[in-house]
Amino acid sequence: MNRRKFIKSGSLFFAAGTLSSFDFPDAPTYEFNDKVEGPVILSTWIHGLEANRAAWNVLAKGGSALDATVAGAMHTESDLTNRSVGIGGRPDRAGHVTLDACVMDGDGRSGSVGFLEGIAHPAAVAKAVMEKTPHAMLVGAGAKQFALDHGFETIKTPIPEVKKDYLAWKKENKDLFKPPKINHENHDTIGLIARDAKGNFGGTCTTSGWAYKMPGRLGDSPIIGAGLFVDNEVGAATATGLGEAIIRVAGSAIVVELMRIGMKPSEACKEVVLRIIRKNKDLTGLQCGFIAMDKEGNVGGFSVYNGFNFALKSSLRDEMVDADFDRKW
Ligand code: SD4
Repeated sequence: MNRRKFIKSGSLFFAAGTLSSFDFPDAPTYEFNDKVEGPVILSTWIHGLEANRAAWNVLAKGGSALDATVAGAMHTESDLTNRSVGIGGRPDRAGHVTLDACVMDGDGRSGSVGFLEGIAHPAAVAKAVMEKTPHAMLVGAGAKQFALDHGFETIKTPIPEVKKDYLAWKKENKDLFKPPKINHENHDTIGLIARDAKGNFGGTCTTSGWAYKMPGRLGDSPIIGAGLFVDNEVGAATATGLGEAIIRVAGSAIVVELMRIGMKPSEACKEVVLRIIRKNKDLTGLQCGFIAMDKEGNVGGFSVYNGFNFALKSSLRDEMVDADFDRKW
């Protein structure tokens, strides 16, 4: 797989009409026939392989796409060696590990948490926000209280290894308000999107965010439409990378909307990446990647820089896929 053939053509968009609300005059289309039958789960980055297997346990038993993605996310959140998700995540510049997550199902229900500290599984809390509250998002102390009230597992963070790194970083970075340099090592959030045996979609995105971020900073990952978007009428998309840039183009929602008007997942992801590139004059280290799948089972991804990959699991496949990209580091 992974031989992407580029075909320059704008015809899809003209055929689809209603172009005026989107700004991609020379929108290219791509021939990309990576079609997957039956239940399938896609997750960002190499940690997605194991997350997918955890998610598969749910999908294979006929469980929902949403539950599968939450199970996969929780697997990664428990991985103490993972420095960008969950318990082993890196702190903000004040030393606090604050976690962000969101979930969405194919009927448009969603829940999210942001700036959540001391709770092991923000993805599960996000699902509880969706199911047990009238709200779409809880943050900070309120999110924590909600998690405690509902018996979610507590944790002490940062874990010792991470604290050691933080103290070393702090020594080197006396000017605590100077933004850290973003690079690809700093980006490893997990976003998972799935289609279940009934054809329903669901997704989860979870992260500890930008390492040594300013206290109070939220990225795209807990924001519906930015880090994740799901719609049974179309499919699903999720994002990873510099959250500020992803938020500013409503990244995942636009990927889904582009698929709605006829783009394949990989070309929809590419279109949003190109928009990010156009809107950010300084791309130094600005990595963003999207993955998506549509109702027909086409899957794809695209990133600003090379090096972004995603894990794919179905009944027949269990593999990493290199996403296409616009430029090399
Ligand atoms: C954020 N998007 O907080 C997340 C970080 C990330 O890969 O994706 N890292 O901005």
